[in-house]
Amino acid sequence: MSDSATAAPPATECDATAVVVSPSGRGAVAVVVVDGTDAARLVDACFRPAAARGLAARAVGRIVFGRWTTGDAAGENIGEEVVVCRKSDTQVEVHCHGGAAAVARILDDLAKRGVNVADWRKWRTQSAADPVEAEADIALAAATTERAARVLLDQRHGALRRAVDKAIEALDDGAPDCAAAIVARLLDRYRIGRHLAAPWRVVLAGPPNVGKSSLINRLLGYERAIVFDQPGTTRDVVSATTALDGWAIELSDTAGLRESSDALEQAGVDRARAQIERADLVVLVDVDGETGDRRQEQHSENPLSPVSCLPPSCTLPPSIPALQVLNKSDLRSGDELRAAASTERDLLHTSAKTGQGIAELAAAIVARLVAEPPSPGEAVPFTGRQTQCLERAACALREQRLHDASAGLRGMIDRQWPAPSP
Ligand SMILES: Nc1nc2c(ncn2[C@@H]2O[C@H](COP(=O)(O)OP(=O)(O)OP(=O)(O)O)[C@@H](O)[C@H]2O)c(=O)[nH]1
Ligand SMILES: [Mg+2]
Repeated sequence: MSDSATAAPPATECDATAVVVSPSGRGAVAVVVVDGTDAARLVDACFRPAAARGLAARAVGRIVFGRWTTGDAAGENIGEEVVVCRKSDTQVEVHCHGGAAAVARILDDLAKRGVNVADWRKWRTQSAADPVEAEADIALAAATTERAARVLLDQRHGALRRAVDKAIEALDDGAPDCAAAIVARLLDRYRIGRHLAAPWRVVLAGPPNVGKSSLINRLLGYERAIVFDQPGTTRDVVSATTALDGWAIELSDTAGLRESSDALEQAGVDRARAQIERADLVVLVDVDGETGDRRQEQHSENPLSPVSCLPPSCTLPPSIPALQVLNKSDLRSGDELRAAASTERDLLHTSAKTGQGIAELAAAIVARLVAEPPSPGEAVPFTGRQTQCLERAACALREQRLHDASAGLRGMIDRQWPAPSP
């Protein structure tokens, strides 16, 4: 694309908006959408088709190849090759080279003609008829697995709106209990919905040298963390995101938890604790031996309480769910393992060395995080805004303020409806 200086035509009053809808960063192709009643004419000002006819004269849906010029005499014969398409009477897509300079040039030339250059999320939020549809588009761009994308597509295609409509209908029909049940179910499903565009956080924690780093490497399928036969090897939090059973999960390896007089190791333990506090699930790793004996003691004292391999100063916050893993099972004899299977039924036995029990550990992680996966077409709220609307509706229902409950639910799915008051 040429950088030749050109005198810009005066900016005119214009209702068109240009947004980049391809991801930022380098890519083979970038896509700029021009949206507005004058979109085709504005693009035609800079677009020179390889064939004779300009874009405005082409049928909707027809792909046209040509060059993007500066739109004036000075730049008429230079320019980047682009493909453009009128998507509708008011919308044009420009497909150009994926580098940042090509995109910037197109946006700049359009801006000189009065086009408003905007962030695509803002544009989508303003242009979508339905706020949930816009939120689904934004979340879809952030979804990293097909499974999460499928659930979000269901919401985009109306699953959430239909469930909320049903709750409103129930209220209209004088059945507030039914509406309350729908709202409660939706609020419960947000536990999954909040992780469709952001991964679950799973932290591996436990005493030093039990194989936490080895386990994370096994779960990831590559050597992310340093493994060494010396307690206190891992100091910083080492994280990596993977997909388990189609769900995005960020796994974090942490420093072995023990009381240490070494300031550097203690700093690692503090970081580990902070990571644990933010976790959706902690995988407590231990081995047989000293800590194992303490675990057995705790277990026989109170078989119903979750046992912990952690030193007293490193206790787990009770609100955070935990899975208990005994690693290095390859060092146990077959008889020991069989005996353990009957007495330690709530423990998972793994060997990061042989791979034994790793698939079971991955399945147990998923089962704890997503106990009940959404069925196809099921309504799943997935943004904080949606959940706030549902919480307000639930509160209004509890207080018998049925009109407020109905208004809150309408505000969740209908942009014309005033936002519910807190
Ligand atoms: N036999 C056997 N050895 C293992 C297993 N898992 C890890 N190890 C060994 O145990 C030692 C410690 O492993 P790491 O994964 O570094 O342990 P860690 O819990 O991360 O240790 P810190 O970072 O010090 O807290 C290394 O020598 C590993 O090779 C296992 O399942 N079986
Ligand atoms: Mg380690």
